Order: sequence, then C-alpha cells, then structure tokens
Amino acid sequence: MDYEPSENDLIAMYFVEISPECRNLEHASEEIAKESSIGTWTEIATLSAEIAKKLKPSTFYINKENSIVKIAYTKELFEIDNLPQILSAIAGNIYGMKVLKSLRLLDISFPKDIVKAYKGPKFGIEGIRKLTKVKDRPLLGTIVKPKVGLNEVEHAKICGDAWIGGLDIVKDDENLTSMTFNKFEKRIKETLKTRDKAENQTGERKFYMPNITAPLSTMKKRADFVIENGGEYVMVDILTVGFSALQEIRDYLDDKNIVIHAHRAMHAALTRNKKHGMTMLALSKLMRLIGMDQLHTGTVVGKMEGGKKEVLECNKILTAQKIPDNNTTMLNQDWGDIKPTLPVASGGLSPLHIPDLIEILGKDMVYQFGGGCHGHPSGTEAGAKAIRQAIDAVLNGSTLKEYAIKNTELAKAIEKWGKK
Ligand code: RUB
Ligand code: CA
Repeated sequence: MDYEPSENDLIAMYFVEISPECRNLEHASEEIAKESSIGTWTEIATLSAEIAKKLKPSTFYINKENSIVKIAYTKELFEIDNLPQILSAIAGNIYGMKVLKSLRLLDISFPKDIVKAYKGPKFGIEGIRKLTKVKDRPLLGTIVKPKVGLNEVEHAKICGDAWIGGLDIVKDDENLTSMTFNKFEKRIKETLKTRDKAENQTGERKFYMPNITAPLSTMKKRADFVIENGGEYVMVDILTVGFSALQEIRDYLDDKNIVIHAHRAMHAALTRNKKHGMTMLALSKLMRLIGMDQLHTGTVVGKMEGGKKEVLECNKILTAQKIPDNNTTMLNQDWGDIKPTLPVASGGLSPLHIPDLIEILGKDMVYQFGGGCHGHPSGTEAGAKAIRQAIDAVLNGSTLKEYAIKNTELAKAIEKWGKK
C-alpha cells in the first residue's frame, strides 16, 4: 500500500466483489495480483526472491466503500506489442477465481513504452474530416436494412437512395458478410459503382463501409478487394474477430489508404453486467491503441443500453490526448502521438433524436440511422433527406417543428416518430 506507481507501470483498476471464501478486499486483490502475474495458489520453490523482486505487482489503492482496487504491474511482465498477452494477464484467469464473486476491469492506464508500441488510428478525426470533406457537422450514415436478405443489386440501390438523399456513409450490418444470396465481391462492385454515380449526381463525397469480418486470411483478401475497387473504408466486428486479428489487420492496412470502422457487436457480453467483465471504457481504450479509426460507443437516447456518463467517458478516452487521474472512474492516460478515434452513435436513432444527440454528444461524431432512415413513410431517400434536414435545423438554431414547415420529409418523420 506504500507503493508509488512508476511511469513504467501498467495500472489496472478493478471493481471486486468477494465470495464467502475470501477474507476481505486485501486478500482478494492479493489473489488477483498473483494470478495475473507470477503467482499461483501455493508457495512454490521455483519462485525465487529475485523473480519476485523484479516482477511482483503491487496493490496500491483499496477503496472499501466502492470495492475498487488498483494494481500496478511493471511493464516487464508484458510483451508490450502483444495485446492478447497483456489481456491474458490483466483480464484473463482472474475472472474465474473462486475467491471472487465477480470482477470488473474498470480501466487500464498504459505506460509510455506500451503506448509507443502501437500504431493507433491511421486517419484519426482530422484525417477522416479531410477525406470526407465534411467539416462543420457530424458525419451522417445509415446501415442497410434488412440486416441480411437483400441481393447485391437491391443492396446497391438502397445505398444509392441513401446517398442521393444526403447521407455521407452507408454501411453493411454486423451480420452481413458474404451470403449465398449476396456475395461479398459482387456487392462491393455494385455498391461502389452506385457510389460513383451518387458522387457525380450530388457533388459530395460518398462512402461505403463494407463488413470484411471473417477468418483473418479472408478478411485480408476482402480488404484488398475493396481497395482494388476504389473503396475507402472497411468495417470489422471487433470482438467476434478477436484482438489478434484486429492487431494484424491494422498492421496489414497500414500502407493502404483505408479507414477502419469498428463495430462492437458482442461487447455487451463483457460490458453489460455492471459487476463483472470489463467496461466499454476499457474496450474503447484498447481499440484506440490498436488503431480503429471509428468506434461505436452508444447513443444515450437510442435502443441500446449505455447511459450518458458511460458514453461520454468512452468518447473522451477516444478523443482526448491526455486524461488526468480522477481516482474512481478514469485512470490517467497520455496518448503521446496516437491519433484520436471518431466515436459513432448508432442504434434505434431517428431524425427526431438529432437535437438531443448534438446537445449531449456534439458534432465530432458519426451518427447512424438504420430503421430511422429506411422506415421513413416515403422510403430510404426521403428518410435520408429528413436526417439531413434535422441536422440543418439544429445547426441553424431552429427547432425541428419550425424547420418541418418547409421540409416535407422532416414533417413526415415527425408524424411517424414524434411523441404522440
Ligand atoms: C443500428 C445498427 C447497429 C447498432 C449497434 O440499426 O444496426 O448495429 O447500432 O449498436 P438501427 P451499438 O438504427 O436500425 O437501430 O452502436 O450500440 O453497438
Ligand atoms: Ca446492426
């Protein structure tokens, strides 16, 4: 407890609930520290005093009121550029120990040398703004719906309607990859052809984010195919592909001019139980470190779980260059040269949420509307127009109702989704 963490330490902050087998929080944190580093359940002759002196972690903070402990690990315990190894230590066996009833990794503070071992996002927010030429407003997108079911040509047509209506981005859904009725290669070709037409017709840059999620070798081939056909984005389901695949795909795409959009499907298996697993904040940090350019972090107001404090903290860890230590919710972090990740709000949004979204989450965001675009009474193009009109209204200081007087698509959206 007298230990002062050094700048070479990785710090992990946990919420701990002890089981009847455990004496107290001190005992629990000792067991966590041991199992996540050099120890085991009994004294062992092979663990020398030298090894212990060099490598043993130290619990330096125990808060009995909220059951939070902080443990400092020397960086020597880690293969610093191997994120799976780091997680096998600080977020591995410890979750299953009988002395703990539950355990939640709240945050991780990475020392300079570990931060330096990762690429971080290639584009960052500035790079994405430059590429898209969208400067003063959030990026607006949709997810093709139904999630799966359309063929390649129908898919491309829906994308075209969304772009013509005024959206910047169209993305595949998390479970659309290469289906019997909608093959990846044909979908990419059809959709990017439609994108070119939409760019010519609107004079605006338009982007398609195809889902390349697959076993790693297939994922690389799909990314190459997207690039060969003039695509500028790929999307990856970050948890179902795993940390190793993510690190590898980020490296693989480093010399290629392509933005990586990160979909977090399955995150709630880790993040949703407030007493166990890990926070979305910790996951967000890992994603910025690996180098995802855009990441879903929640909407506050939409269909998916995730409150204001949580979403704002995730967006802060993705966008700020330095975080001071505030003890109970966020650890300090210096990102050095690592670029920021652009947060994405998506899930159950309609144009009617736009005033709240701008107020709570701001303009440096991607906002995505699936059902809230294609579910418009007059179809996808009108849905896209209504979204663009709602953004214009808010950014011009007008209410949606006022703006709807002259904008029929927005008026119809209010009729369908407005509070009765
Ligand atoms: C949204 C959608 C996304 C979810 C994921 O569609 O398809 O996969 O937003 O959630 P819709 P999250 O707009 O029709 O709800 O972004 O919270 O991970
Ligand atoms: Ca989805």
